[in-house]
Amino acid sequence: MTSLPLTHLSLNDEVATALSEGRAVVALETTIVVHGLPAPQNLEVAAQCEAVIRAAGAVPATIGVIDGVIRVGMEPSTLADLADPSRHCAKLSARDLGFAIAHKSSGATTVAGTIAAAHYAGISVMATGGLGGVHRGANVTYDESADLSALSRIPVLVVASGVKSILNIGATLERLDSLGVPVTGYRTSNFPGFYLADSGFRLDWRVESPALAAAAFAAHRHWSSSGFLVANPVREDLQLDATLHDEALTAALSHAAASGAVGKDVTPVILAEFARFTGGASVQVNRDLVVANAALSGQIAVELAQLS
Ligand code: PSU
Ligand code: MN
Repeated sequence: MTSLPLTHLSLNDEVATALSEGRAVVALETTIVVHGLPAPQNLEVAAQCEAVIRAAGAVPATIGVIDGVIRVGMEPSTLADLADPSRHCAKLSARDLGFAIAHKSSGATTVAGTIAAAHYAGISVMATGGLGGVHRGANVTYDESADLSALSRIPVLVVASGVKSILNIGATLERLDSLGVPVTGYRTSNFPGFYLADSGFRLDWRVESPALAAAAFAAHRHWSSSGFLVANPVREDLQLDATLHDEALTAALSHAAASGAVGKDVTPVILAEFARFTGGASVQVNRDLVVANAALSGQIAVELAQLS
């Protein structure tokens, strides 16, 4: 471990070396592993994401907080420990990081928490499954993921398969517009629908290559400190059956309402019910799309490193 002068940030040697040499690094979140996917698929997906990022020529940096230290680059055993269900590790958004550090506690970072930590460490690309967004009923509950505001102020490019279909997708796109976050489809003109390749919502921009995504982000960074969203649809032949998707969605939303889950518990409860209702099919799709997003983020990071 290479410790910076700061005791609350620790980059592993591989990440520290890659960053100092200006080579491509991709941040990966841990909430998806700890709270989003069931065991044992969660750790398998995490390992696969790291492998495809390496195959693209970039260095993976899995991010989380361990005993009050933001870890950038994590060994599999540390990640497994964080994901141990008996530990009930916290879900950390950007605003929670200071408390986790002060309390010397551990937790998994969301997209918001991960891009905050990644930027702090000098990393500008991250991969996830689905970005958080505006929840259905947010006009009453005000439940809008902090992922959106984090992307509006933190200059990290995020590759995601759109936002989870459990959300109000149209409202989320409007908020990304208001917040000034660029959104582009990757080889698609429509915004992806997470478990489905197409949400039905049109996008203003599309890019056909990792180089084009990197070039647009590199230009944007000159006048804006916001992040950037590359929306990469799940492969059509791997998506969830549309009818099953709609039935699962109805079931998951009413299950979440009946469970009384609020705040940061809502998304994990809905994803778990989706998995149960679809007999694990949603987990397989989630897995496929996350790994594909990691691979694309590796390619974009390599292009970005060449531009810098
Ligand atoms: N993508 C997935 N599964 C997940 C997530 C993303 O495929 O579980 C996580 C990310 O960490 C994202 C979080 O930031 O869901 C959104 O949570 P919330 O809606 O509470 O902001
Ligand atoms: Mn929320």
